[in-house]
Amino acid sequence: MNKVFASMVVLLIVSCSKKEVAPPAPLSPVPSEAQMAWHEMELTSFVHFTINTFTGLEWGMGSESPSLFKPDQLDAEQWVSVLKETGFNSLILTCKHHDGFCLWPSQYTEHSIKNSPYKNGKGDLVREVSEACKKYGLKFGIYLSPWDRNHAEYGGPPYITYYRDQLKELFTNYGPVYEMWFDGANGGTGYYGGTNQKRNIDGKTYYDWPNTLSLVKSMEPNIIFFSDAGPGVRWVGNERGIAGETNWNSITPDTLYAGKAGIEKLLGTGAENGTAWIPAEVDVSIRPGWFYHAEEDSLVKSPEQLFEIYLSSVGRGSTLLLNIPPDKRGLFHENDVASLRGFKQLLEQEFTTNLAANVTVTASSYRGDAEIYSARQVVDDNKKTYWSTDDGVTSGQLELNLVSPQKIKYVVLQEYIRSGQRVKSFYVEAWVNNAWQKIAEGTTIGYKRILRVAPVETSGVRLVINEAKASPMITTIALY
Ligand code: FUL
Repeated sequence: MNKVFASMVVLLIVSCSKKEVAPPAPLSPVPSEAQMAWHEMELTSFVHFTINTFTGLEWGMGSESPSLFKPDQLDAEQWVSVLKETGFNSLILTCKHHDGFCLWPSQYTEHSIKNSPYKNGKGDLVREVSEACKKYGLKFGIYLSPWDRNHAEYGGPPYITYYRDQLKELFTNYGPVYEMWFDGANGGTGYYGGTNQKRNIDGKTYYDWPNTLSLVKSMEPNIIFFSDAGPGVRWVGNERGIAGETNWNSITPDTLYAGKAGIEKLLGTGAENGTAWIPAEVDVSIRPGWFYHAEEDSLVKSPEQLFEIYLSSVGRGSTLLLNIPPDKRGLFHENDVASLRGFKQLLEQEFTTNLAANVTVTASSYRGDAEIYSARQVVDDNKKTYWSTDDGVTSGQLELNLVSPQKIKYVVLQEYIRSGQRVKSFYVEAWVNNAWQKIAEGTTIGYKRILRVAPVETSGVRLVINEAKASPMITTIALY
């Protein structure tokens, strides 16, 4: 047999013995590509800045004079470079908050930056921030408050036209935009063109959301819409930085609508059998307020507090949207910057070396005995590969053997959510004193679950999945 022929025979034998085993069928609902990209960002930021920064209010009345808006050292690149340095992947700007003041020179109102002292009315903060984001590689998002306490026609149909015209301005001039934040807040009272009234609207019907959303989609097809009810991502139900310990990315949209009372808990947990993929976004401010107030300079969340928030948001399968409000100068305050840097340091310190990287792993079983679904896929640092089981096998375990005993503080688990969220109940054990000892347990895993465990010295760790909606698909087990 000549050499070439021999190697062809070997190749033939190898390819015949290699099984083609189909992956588990996707379990509906599944995320869109844009939602997947949103999950993978993990750390995102919010910037609340407007006339409130100068008046000390959280909700401006709408009667404030544009002359009050006068940051004298504003540097959007300072904001964005600090965010970049500290691990944030996007920035959502309050282009217009409830008081109606616009940070860009909108042609549809006089209540904007064009009538402010900032750059003698020639400034355009939406431009400056979106360009700084491009320069530093952050995605840019838009917050445009539906409630507008300045606009004379708020409450009637002309305001809806105004709101849509502004969306057209923003989406055609400042894109690409990855996320659009629709705030459900409405307190009724306002200046409303000098009438100083209380105007209640029906949050369910007034804004005619379906048509507004399709307008935005026609300009930015991959946009993620945030609102209480999604449809891209949902509110987590609180502003404290805490996602549900049980956190399903699925929820049934018609159980929700902006402003509906009593749904906070449901928003935090999602619903196991929800019909749509609408993951929870965790919005929280680094300060007590959303806007800058000098009296809160000593109340900036510490690096340790931010780390706890990280564990209860990203660590529970959500994305963190952390607000950092620039001060009156137009800069991130020194205290906020120091906290962000400390937070970044803590992340690096706590998650330095993955002790599970490429260790030996065995599984109770794996799909079709095919290597591509075998246990080692959970430690290969490849988010496209995963361990999975045969159809109908909805429990199982994975055992990691560490070469020598290691001290473990965190267990990080990830599901292959592209094919749907599956795990309903699991626990983790460590091999201590010649026996398995439970060190953590939980319900959902989702995109990422970080379990902080009482520090333990161990040479083996196992993940036991008690129950899943369908064959579990685990892409990562990491230990720190
Ligand atoms: C709330 C608003 O009323 C707050 O001012 C802030 O913008 C927060 C993110 O959303 O609904």
